[in-house]
Amino acid sequence: MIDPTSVDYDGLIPNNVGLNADPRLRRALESWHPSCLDWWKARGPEGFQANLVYLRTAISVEPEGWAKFGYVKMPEYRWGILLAPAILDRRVPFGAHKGEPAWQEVPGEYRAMLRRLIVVQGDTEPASVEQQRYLGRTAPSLYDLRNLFQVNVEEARHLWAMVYLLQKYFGRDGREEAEDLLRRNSGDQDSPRLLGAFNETTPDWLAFFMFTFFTDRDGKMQLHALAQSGFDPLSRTCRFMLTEEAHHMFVGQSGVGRIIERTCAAMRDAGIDDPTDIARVRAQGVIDLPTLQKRANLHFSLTLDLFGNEISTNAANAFNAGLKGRFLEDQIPDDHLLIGATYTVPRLRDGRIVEEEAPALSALNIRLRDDYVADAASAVERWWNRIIARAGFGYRLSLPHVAFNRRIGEFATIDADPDGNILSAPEWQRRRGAFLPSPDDDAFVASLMQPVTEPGAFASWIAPPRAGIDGKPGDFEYVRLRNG
Ligand code: BYC
Ligand code: FE
Ligand code: FE
Repeated sequence: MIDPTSVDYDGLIPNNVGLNADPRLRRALESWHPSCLDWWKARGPEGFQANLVYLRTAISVEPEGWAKFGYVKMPEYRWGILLAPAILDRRVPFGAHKGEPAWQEVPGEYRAMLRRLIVVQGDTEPASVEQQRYLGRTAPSLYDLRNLFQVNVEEARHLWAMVYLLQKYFGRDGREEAEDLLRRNSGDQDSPRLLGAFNETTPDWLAFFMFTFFTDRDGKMQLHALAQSGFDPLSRTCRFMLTEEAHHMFVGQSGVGRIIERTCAAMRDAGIDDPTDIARVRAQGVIDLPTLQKRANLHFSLTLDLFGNEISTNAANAFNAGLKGRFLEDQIPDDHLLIGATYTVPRLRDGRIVEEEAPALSALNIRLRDDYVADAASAVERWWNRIIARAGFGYRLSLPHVAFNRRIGEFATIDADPDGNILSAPEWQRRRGAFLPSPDDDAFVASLMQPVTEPGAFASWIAPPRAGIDGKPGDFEYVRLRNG
């Protein structure tokens, strides 16, 4: 019998899905592979393709010890197809089919809806790689450069994960969707990525850390919701992806945390008591805390748009169908049907923001968004504010109101400040620079982006990490810039 937790590394495509026994699928994937490599070279990390990078690769799907570390050239990374172990006798956990055996094939009546969910998820993965394409030029250390590339290869593996589902379960239109995932591009005028935040730029390392903190965290929430799916292959795929997602968020929370640590140390050394004395703080060559707050405001609000509309029949239908559940659905003590249940939703009524009860089924996007906000808020406290407090400064970073700076949903039509007060258009224009990064702020951050490539050295604006990757010492050469 095949051990479903061990991964077959013999063929071109590492997998634990029995690819050798499915020649049609193997052919489809093997013919997609060169297109993917072409995409990677054209749209993935600029440069560094011939350098050895100390990367982890998945070799098992067991929670313990699935990763192996070693030097790899990125184009030779073993992108694989990895599903979390099947759960014996798994049932559809929610919706109209609750209690029926989980589907091992696509339920015909829900084919279009399921395909759309997989395509949307699949579209975000390569988009993030494209957004991060140029960051290698300005990495603050080899440690950070390696982390960037680790995130990039894993996001590309997430693309593989969705392409596997499309090619195995959706026949010809699945293969076409798989090609289209490589054809759309982040920020492209004619064929942009599907969701707004994935067409924004990631111009500097602060943007990268904020993105992995805020936007990869949306990935975590959406993957959790899809991991509950009654379509078992999607559930198993997402469960394994979540093990990788943890590292992406670690990169963001520790990245910003190390910036904060460095800023606080520089303020202390220079005898600066007031963190809002921006000119003096910046003169130390570090990023002031108010600029971090503005960047957090930007990335948080862009990410909230990814949850869709407050009231959504798409979300209700996907839940009823048993395709997309709630965060930790299997731990919620209710009937998992939500017929007649209600949920509190912030709405715009007569120019004011009010809380209203709405049918819980229609409010699922907002329920997931609420879970996201709680998760992000606690991470801000734990990873960021704790560092500021320990350094003895009376400054706190916080998340803006959900109505702030929105493009999708209820609050897209108004301008609100970070506290949720609605502003007139002129008032918003006048105060915008206090809420969101100004061109000056961005130019200052850009001025700090000078590459540091000496092993063990770090840019002036970021502290070294507490510990190395895979227990490596501080001066470890995470990326070999001169191979040999
Ligand atoms: N941009 O009923 P509604 C990740 C559209 S991140 C553009 O509210 P629904 C990652 C919507 O499509 C996780 N259009 O929508 C992170 C709909 O159009 P149709 C990615 C938008 O479907 C970092 C219409 O408006 N995964 O993995 O309930 C690095 C009505 O809206 C947007 C997923 O998102 C938007 N922001 O909710 C790498 C999971 N919002 O159908 C990776 C799958 C809404 O009327 N996606 N629209 O033509 C979904 O569950 C849902 O599609 C959405 C939207 C949450 C995105
Ligand atoms: Fe991902
Ligand atoms: Fe991610």
